[in-house]
Amino acid sequence: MLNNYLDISPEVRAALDAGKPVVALESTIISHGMPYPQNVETALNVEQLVRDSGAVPATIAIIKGRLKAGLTRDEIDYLGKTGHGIPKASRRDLPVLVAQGRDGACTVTTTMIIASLAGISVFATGGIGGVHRGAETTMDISADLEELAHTPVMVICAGAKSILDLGLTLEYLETHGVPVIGYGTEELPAFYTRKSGFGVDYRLDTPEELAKAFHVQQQLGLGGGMLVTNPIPEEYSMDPAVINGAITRAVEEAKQLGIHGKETTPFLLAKIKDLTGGDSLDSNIQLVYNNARLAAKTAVALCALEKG
Ligand code: PSU
Ligand code: MN
Repeated sequence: MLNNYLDISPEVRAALDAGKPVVALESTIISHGMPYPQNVETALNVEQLVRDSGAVPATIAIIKGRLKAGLTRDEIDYLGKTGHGIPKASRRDLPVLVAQGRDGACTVTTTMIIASLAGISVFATGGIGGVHRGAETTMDISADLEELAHTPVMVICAGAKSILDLGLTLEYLETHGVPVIGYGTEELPAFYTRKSGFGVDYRLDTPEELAKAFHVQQQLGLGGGMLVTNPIPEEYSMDPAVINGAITRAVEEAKQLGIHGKETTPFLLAKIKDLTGGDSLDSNIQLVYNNARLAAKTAVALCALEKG
């Protein structure tokens, strides 16, 4: 049983047993997505925002071979300080990391897997992986999309960065039956900017509407996840010309250096940060906060529905 490998923290366990709202949070963003100490500071602030909005945070990681739902401050600090020394863990990495008692920073994929095992339905993050530009020859498609197709967790993100081919990412999600919802928007947000030029499937405007759509999806037995895309607040959004220029340069450099496999996404993210200075980091932090608040409110609404 996979459950034999799972540790749910006392606070998360108490909330789940009492039918109270819980929000899952990932750890690749801590170890690989931001520099220390901003990564630890952000992770702790996100947990506080979730609490302030009425839910219990469950940051998810693999520590010494144990699947953890709910971390201590010391564990979050360890993941942030160790940074790239913590292996980025997607679905295919779980068996060996767990067998060898190693650590793992959970991507959207592994956070969904562990959240689902723990009984957590709502997950907040920054951005998801998707179909990369040039995937028609590289076949670089994030395992996040496959997980969304199969695992019943709602993922609330700020859309996807245009390091990806957003059009192909939407096609893939459509083929696999994953609903793509715009929160208060008809357009897919592109992480640092509120617009991408691509439409979403449906626009929903309240946490209650999100909760109801997810509840119905599960009750119908359709399985799989739901992707909620929440635009970055206007005041933190970036100039599209600046950010797209940096993305184009980063993608070109990755190609020249022959970066591939699991290194591609972290390389591109780090390069964009270098090219745009602190601005993109600040935007990144703010959009995660925005998603955490929405996730907490949605988890509250979902609990009310499940009780009623
Ligand atoms: N995209 C972002 N920020 C991130 C990631 C993606 O804008 O932090 C991380 C997430 O953890 C995501 C993972 O699940 O990268 C996807 O990696 P890959 O493309 O290798 O599947
Ligand atoms: Mn990949």
